[in-house]
Amino acid sequence: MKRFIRTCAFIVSLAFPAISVDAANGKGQVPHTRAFEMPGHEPIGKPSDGSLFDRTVEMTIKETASGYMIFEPDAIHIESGTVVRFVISNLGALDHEFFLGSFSEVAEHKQWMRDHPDMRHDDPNAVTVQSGQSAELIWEFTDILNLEFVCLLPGHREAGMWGVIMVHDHLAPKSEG
Ligand SMILES: [Cu+2]
Repeated sequence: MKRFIRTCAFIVSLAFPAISVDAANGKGQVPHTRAFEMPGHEPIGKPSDGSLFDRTVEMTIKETASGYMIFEPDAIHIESGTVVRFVISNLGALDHEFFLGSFSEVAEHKQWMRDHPDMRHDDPNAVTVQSGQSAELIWEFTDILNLEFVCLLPGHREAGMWGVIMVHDHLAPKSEG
């Protein structure tokens, strides 16, 4: 377990510099919204048709009195090869998004959203969750690659709306269920 925690800390420490570097680039092109289908892109997995899934992960979105916007949980372990149904409930007063992508993809999209604040995502790897509503997204985690989930509406990630999905070839003992 100790070794596992160390590994996670290492992965997170790798991820953050990547985000700040990419964000600073301010890439001007439209990020491909179906990046998972592009050759050469990071293997983040693929959408599933929804009829079959191995596991349901229930998440909530909240806005706190002190101004934070949060996903609960904000760290999820998933076994590679698993089809996961995310059920995301928005308990907040604002509309939010659940966008799933690699760390570099999220950084690219974040910059794009800053320049195009009215854009909304309706892609296989993203879903809008209106205030007081729930939404679902079903995804197959085909590869051992850590992903980020995030709300890309301007300012929301900065307010706390992001989390990490750690895809392993096994499940950590405490993350089953
Ligand atoms: Cu949001």
